[in-house]
Order: sequence, then C-alpha cells, then structure tokens
Amino acid sequence: MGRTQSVTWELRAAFARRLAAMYGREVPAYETLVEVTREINAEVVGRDRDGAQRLGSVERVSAERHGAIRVGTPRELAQAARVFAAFGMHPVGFYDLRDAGPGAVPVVSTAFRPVEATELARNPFRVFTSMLVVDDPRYFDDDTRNHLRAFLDERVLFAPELLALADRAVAERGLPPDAADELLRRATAAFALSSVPVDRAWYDHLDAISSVAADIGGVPTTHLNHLTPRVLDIDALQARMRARGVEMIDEIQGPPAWEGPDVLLRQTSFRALAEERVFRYPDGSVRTGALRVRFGEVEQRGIALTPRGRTLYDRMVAEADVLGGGADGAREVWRRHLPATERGLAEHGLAFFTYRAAGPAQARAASVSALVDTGAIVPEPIVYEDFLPRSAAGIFRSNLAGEGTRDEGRTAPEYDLARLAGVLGATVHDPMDLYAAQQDASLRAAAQELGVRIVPGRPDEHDLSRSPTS
Ligand code: OOG
Ligand code: NI
Repeated sequence: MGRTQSVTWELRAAFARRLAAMYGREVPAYETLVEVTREINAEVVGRDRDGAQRLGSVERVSAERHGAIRVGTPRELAQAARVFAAFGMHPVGFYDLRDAGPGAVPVVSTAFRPVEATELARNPFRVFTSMLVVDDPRYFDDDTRNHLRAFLDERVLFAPELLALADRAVAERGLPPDAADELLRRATAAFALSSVPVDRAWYDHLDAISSVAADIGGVPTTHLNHLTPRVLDIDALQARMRARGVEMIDEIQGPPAWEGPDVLLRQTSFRALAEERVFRYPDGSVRTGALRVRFGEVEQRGIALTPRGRTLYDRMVAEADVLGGGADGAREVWRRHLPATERGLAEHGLAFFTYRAAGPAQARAASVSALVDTGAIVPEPIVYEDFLPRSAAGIFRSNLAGEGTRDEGRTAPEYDLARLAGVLGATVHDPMDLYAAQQDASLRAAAQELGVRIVPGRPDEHDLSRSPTS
C-alpha cells in the first residue's frame, strides 16, 4: 500500500499535535488546563449546540491552539518564517509591545497563521512570535548590545537541514511521508526546552533589564513559551482552575464578560512552576537551578471588529481605564457603547461577517441591510484570528518576576509593519485586509447568486469601503 504525500494543512495539524505532546511532557500543568478546557467546552456545547458553534465548529475549537515563541534577531525571525511557511503559516499583523501599557517589554511581534478561510477551518494553528529589539537603547547600553549581538549571531536555532526541508515543503506544498516525518521531528525539536548549560552571570545581567530579554538572549536556544487552548466560556474556566488550586492572573485580559456578543479575544493565564535548568557559573562549575518563565494561557475568541469597531474598542478600553472599577466598570462602558446584538454590530459596520445567499432578492439593487432584512442574505460572524497588543503585554507582564529597567532618556528605534516585512523579506498581512477581503468575497458571491446589485445603505452601515461591490 503506497503512502501518499502529506499536504500543507496536514503537516500543520501534525505540527500542532507534536508540539502539544512535547509541551505536555515538559509542562504537566498544561495537561490540566487542556482537561479543564475540554470539560467546559463539552458543557457549553451540551447546553447550546448551535450557539456554541457559531464562531467555529466544535472540531476546530477542540483542536485549536496557539503557541508563543521568542527570537533574538532579524535573521532568526526570517528563519522562523521559513519554518512556519512549511506549515502554511504566514506573518499577519504587527504588535509593538514596547509601548503597549505599563511595564512594556522590549519586543516587537507578529503572528504566523493560515490566512485563508478554508485553511483556518482545517486547522487554525498560529504562533505569536516576538523578536527582541536589540537596538533599543532604552533597554540595552552599548556593552550589553554588543555582547547580545555577538551571542545571538553565533547561535543556531534552526539547523540548515530543517530550513532546507521547510523550503522543500513550501515548494511542493507538502512532503512525502519520510520527509514529512523528518520535518516534523526537527521543527518540533527546535522548540523544545534545552538542557544546554545557561551562563548564569550573563542571564542574570539581562534579567535585571528584562526577564523577557534574558529568556531570549540569555539562553542558547528558543522554546515554546506557552501553548494555548481555546475555551468557549473563559469565566467558567477561570473559576474552575482556581477551584483546582491553580493561581490565575487577577483579571481576564481583553473585553469584559457581558451579555452582548463576544468580540475579539479574551485571555487569562497562570504562572507555570519553576523548571529545572542547567547553569554554568563564573567559577566554571555546572549546577542545576530553576527558572520560571513559561506559563499556561487559555483564550476565548469572539467576532473580528472592523477598523471602526476597533477604534471604538480602543476608546472603550481607555474610558474604562479612566473610570477604574475593573471588569464591572468596563462592563458598564460596554453597555453604553457597544450594540448588544450581532445584528447591531453589523448594522453599524463594527464587526466583520460573511453573508450567504438564502434568496430570493426582492429587487435588482439593494443595500446589505435591506437584503438582510428581507432574508435574502444571512450574516455569519467572522471569528477574530489575531491578538491584542495590550493583552499580550499584560500576559507577558503578569508572568514576569521583576519589573525590569528602562532608560526613558534614550530614543526608541521605530518599528512598524513595513519594517517587519523588510526584515522578513515577505509580505506581512494586515489582519483588517484579510477580514475585509473575506467579507467582500462572500457578499460578491451572494449578490451574484441572487442576481442583485449591492448599493450603499446608511452611511455608517457596512464597512465596504474597500469592496468593488460598493
Ligand atoms: C507572548 C505573549 C503574548 C498572547 O496570547 O497574547 C501572547 C509571549 O509571552 O511570548 O502569547
Ligand atoms: Ni499567548
């Protein structure tokens, strides 16, 4: 019996499974988190099968994970991109965590993920990937920077054999069985916690500046920092983890719990236990010690917001900050500003939807809301596939031991999506463009099926500014 080639999405699903198996062995608390997540998801689906699956099939949600890794240089980031490309995961979005809230960390980030709806539906595995900003003088003085550069330039995170296999998987859109197995083995191993001794003095020097800098530039390899399952009720999960005696961070990051639709992303985490690592001390001795840098995280995903919705979200977050009052205060702000139904979000152009034809159209030309009103088209929410910079910084921060130091008198080098694309030598997709394209494609297909021309409705109705149909 001939075994056939594994195609890209099968490689991606297998990669996610192998990383999960490895991470579960490395961090037993992860298995507890996955177990509780499964319990909660089964309960939610049991209560309301259709509602629970409105933002993704139960198969997709059960398999869904995101990982996080951290690298040190543009070269390492570009190599990580080649590895992820083998699994159909492409850079999407730009996050500057240096200024995302108090105690910000010296990294800029992107997420490698599938970009097409069909690929996301098959397996949405994504990896939040951060790069240390070595040239930011607010964190690193000249000596530290030079030493960091030398240290990072010398290490090899991704062996040439792995990169060659990854390039081949891209070119052939998959690999035959033996090569696929080798790619998976090597790629998974590249993210394992290493037992190579860590230079204690160098690590501690960086740790005083930033624990994240030490975790990236103080050790000879990279590793998965966390692997995050998706839960359908994060409030229930938080409570149940606490009941099991796991100390969770104080507040769920992102939108508050409320009675309206879930939007964007809510996340919570717990600090992992100390892990045994091997250190080399200045006197030459090698002894084991402990580091506490990896953690457990879980997330609940909601509807993707349009640029207008995102602006509103950012304003609501700022308003809740000013008011204080934690999640209760935020909930009040939400109730004041955000429509309490999906329909309201769609009508005000605040969230992205796909539309399917349910026909027939009553006229030759109609606005989207008129078509929805008459039942000619039916909106389905598009799930948010990305991250939130402030939540990411909050997750980083709440799991760090120390505050770190930063010299505010120095000028920060600027990074943005275009500069990151330059580093990667590849397109970094703007998440908004991906959601808009998906929405517009569905509208075009529905309009064609119904033989109707879509015309603008109320000025704030749908965010179809980029759509050729508007
Ligand atoms: C990444 C932290 C951000 C998320 O889900 O927002 C993140 C890290 O700790 O390396 O993973
Ligand atoms: Ni994460």
